[in-house]
Amino acid sequence: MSHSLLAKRLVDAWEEIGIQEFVFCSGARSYPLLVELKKRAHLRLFTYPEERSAAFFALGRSRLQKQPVCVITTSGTAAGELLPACMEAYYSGIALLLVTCDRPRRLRGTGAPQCAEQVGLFQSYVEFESDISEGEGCSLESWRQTFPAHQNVCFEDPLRAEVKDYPTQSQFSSPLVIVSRLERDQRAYILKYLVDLGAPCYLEATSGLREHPSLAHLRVYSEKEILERASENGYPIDGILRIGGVPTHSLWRGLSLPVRSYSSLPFKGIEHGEMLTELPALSLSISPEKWLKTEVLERLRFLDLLKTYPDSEPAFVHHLSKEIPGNSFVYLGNSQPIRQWDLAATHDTPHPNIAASRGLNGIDGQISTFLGMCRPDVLNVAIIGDLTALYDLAAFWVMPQLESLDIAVIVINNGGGKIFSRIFAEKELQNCHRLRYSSIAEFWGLSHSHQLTAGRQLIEFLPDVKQTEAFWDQYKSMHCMAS
Ligand SMILES: Cc1ncc(C[n+]2csc(CCOP(=O)(O)OP(=O)(O)O)c2C)c(N)n1
Repeated sequence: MSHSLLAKRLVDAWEEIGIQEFVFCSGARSYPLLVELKKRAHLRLFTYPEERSAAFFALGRSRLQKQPVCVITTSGTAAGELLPACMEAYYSGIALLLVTCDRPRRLRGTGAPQCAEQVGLFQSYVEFESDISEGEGCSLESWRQTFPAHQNVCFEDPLRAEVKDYPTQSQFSSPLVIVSRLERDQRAYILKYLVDLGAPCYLEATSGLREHPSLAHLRVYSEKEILERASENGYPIDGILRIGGVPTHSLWRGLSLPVRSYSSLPFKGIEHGEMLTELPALSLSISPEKWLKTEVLERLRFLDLLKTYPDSEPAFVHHLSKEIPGNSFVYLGNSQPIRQWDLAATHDTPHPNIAASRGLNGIDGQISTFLGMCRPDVLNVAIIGDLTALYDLAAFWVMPQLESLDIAVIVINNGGGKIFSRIFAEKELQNCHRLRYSSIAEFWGLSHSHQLTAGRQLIEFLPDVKQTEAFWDQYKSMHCMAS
């Protein structure tokens, strides 16, 4: 059964008990339900970029209609954001239907991106709960509709064919190393290990090693090259050695290669593979030298592409990475900013103080988390998307209490959740808008500008949409799409 059939059965079940209104919150996981709801013109569909308000709005509609309204979210913290409205609905005796989309059951407990323990999330405040996967019943007939209900729905990844044939080989001799978030005190010995190993390394910014000069000769950039080498000769990758946090880049998860993970957290990030307690002693069977030479050329072509589209989002992030002093604290928002930084930031200025919230990759609470992490004596910079900013506008409340800190919040305002525009056809998923953030800056007494200047500021960058699209089109043909 496909995810579209599951979506159809669910919406049938909701209609059967008389639900006519839906408040839909965007995400890759909830996408199949949007497609199905849009087919049924007689249903009322609201879309929201923020789940907590969406749930309260649904609560209000349920009260008005005197019949249940359904609020739908993607997985991860998005699901948790429904809790306050659910609590209120419980104590007010309102029949609200909470639908949380989820990743496949087999990923539970693995720490795979946006995969949380969603079953039973609202258990004290609902009178009906179900956890549904493809091929299972969706009925809500036993819900008495006097208190809220929760359906958790597991969808296979609508985008990616999951690797079903999991390799188990535990030794490899020409690995690709992927390094994600490292604690500061881990970096020196990981660095030494990587230099001694001499294998190609894909280094994410949160590792703090992305621009390290001792690794310059081992850096890989090109997704296309990785894919080719995972299946073919030259330097054929025969395994992935993952070090640190669960990587932002999704490529490693889709390769049919054995994965060994070394991390201070117990999460594999995928369903297969093994966790290591020590860094493995590996000796390379062949030298990656030839591959790494082509990588340097790929990077030069990439830098040319940035010059061709100077007002695109990736070029802006590249430019910013040159402007932001290396000793700054840089917080990268989920969605595209962290991916664009990994992809496009300069390697000429090391930025070892990078942070992001990659536990569940939520777009909620990003400004607050950043402000909580701001430190004295350096410039503190957050780079976030416009919907991510919208999610956390009350965060600025604390600014007067952080008086002595130098803080810049940079909003890349591309008019919605543009990460979805590169993947899904349905425009509603993007929550497109024409909002500007200048009045937000004024409201909170921050200076508003379009480029990095001194002082506590909210910077709004309005990228050129056409240039950004053209950039990605060309990038795709040159390098395959970044995750
Ligand atoms: C709390 C939460 N809700 C929903 C999502 C799903 N989601 C991932 S990216 C995204 C859109 C983000 O838009 P924006 O901040 O404008 O960044 P852009 O995609 O334009 O770079 C959404 C809704 C999520 N990760 N977290």
